[in-house]
Amino acid sequence: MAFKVSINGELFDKEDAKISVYDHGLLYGDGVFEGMRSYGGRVFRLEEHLDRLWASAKAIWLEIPIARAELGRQIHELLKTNGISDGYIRLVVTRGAGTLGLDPNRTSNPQIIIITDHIALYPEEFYENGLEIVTASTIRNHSAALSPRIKSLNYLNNILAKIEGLRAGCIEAMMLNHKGEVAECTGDNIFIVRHGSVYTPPLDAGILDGITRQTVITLAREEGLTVHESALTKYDVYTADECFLTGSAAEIIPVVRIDDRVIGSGRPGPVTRDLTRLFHELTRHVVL
Ligand code: PXG
Repeated sequence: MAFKVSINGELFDKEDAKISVYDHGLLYGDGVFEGMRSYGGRVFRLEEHLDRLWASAKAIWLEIPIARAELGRQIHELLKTNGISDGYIRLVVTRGAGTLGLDPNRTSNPQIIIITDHIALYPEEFYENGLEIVTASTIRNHSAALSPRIKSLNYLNNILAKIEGLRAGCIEAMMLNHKGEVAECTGDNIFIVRHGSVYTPPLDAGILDGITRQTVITLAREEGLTVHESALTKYDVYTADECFLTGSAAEIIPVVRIDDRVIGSGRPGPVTRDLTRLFHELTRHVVL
């Protein structure tokens, strides 16, 4: 069965779900999006994702022409229609079709697109053995130019870094900010563990305010761990005991090598494994 895709509340077969080539989302990357997960048919942290979507839209003067509650309802309805229980949801709001000029006042009808699909996970071996990553030479967008807190449809900054990673044989790459501090990876936030404490770059390092990041910070604190949101350098990552990444798609994934240096023991560490277990308990309601 072909999945249905929702455009402005109307359902289309996946192959027939199309929008105008004049849409400024396509022409200029002018729009915002969210990537979410569902567990057991319920969207994980839906309110936080909708908060971030509305905040991203506000930051680019885009008014989302639907009530929040209605959008939430449509997402859950589509999951049901597509028979997806544990899945991935892509929510996209474009500026809409306009003229071949930048002026957003000449656009009309922002397009609200909801795609639900099966989740394409990283291979299981990466969760068991950890990832190798590299530092990209492409730095994260300067927040005074385009705030990394805006989850906009223009992801070229991250895609260029991702390509650098892929060309080095890695599926993720670490990005620094304009000050040379660690920012985040191309689609995941980054954490390190040192002497039993957890460290992650602060929002003002110029990163996406990751919803998994916030969930993991809370879980770690509830577990009695100290979490510092503080500026990190490559040196801190090179000399960390453990490192892991967080994101809606990846959840929590260990990193065991960076820039050809082994992190800690070279195996996923105990704090990473503990937090992963807690995260699974939270999302899958399984008490181990
Ligand atoms: N940083 C960036 C730059 C992201 O795009 C995250 C961190 C993690 O945030 P959440 O809220 O998910 O914990 C993201 C979001 C993909 C893909 O296909 C991943 C994201 C976005 C778009 C696509 O892997 N991650």
